[in-house]
Amino acid sequence: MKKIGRLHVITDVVLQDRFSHVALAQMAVAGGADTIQFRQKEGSTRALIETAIAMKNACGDVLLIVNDRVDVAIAAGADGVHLGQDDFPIEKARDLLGEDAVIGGTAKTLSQAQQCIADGADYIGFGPIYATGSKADAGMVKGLEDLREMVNGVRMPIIAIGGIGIENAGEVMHAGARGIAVISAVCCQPDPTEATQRLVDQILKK
Ligand code: TZP
Ligand code: MG
Repeated sequence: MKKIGRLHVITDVVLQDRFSHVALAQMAVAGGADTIQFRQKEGSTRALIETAIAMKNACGDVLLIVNDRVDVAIAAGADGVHLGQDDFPIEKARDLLGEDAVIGGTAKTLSQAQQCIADGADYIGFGPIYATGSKADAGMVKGLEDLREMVNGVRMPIIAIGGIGIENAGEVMHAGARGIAVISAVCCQPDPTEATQRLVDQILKK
């Protein structure tokens, strides 16, 4: 059975510059996150691969997913990729990465989610559930009602994203999300390890 994590910590070095991707991965793993997503939009391919390899080593048994870059995921031996609507096509990623890889697809609508599933995705990233300052083009806030509709509309784990933190993680899980993906609720906190631990507590309380 393929494992889909419940707390996806997305590492970010743009919103904060105190910690590197690798340091964030180490802290999130220490705090109990079960999935780390390496998300870096800038930089050379060579540098991205080096960082991804170091993150893979830091992750141990915890899943490492690479955002956008199938090539980087392959080179680093990552566990999978997360792909948006304009990114590398999911079905081609599946061909390249194989059946065991974890592939997530972003969907804003039920029909996009159904297409992601048909193309071979293992989970759907859905959001932004709440307002977020972490992604300029995140689009319209969806809210819990739309999250419920997505959860009930597709037979696929839904990972909710966008503006999720310790104060609202419980209600997101209660609405039926399989898990949550966060940037600022971990990366921008004074102590990312402790912030991760608190989120894990919230999620497992469900
Ligand atoms: N995709 C949709 S919202 C978002 C992404 C990458 C940003 C999530 O960041 P935060 O800080 O957890 O709101
Ligand atoms: Mg993308």
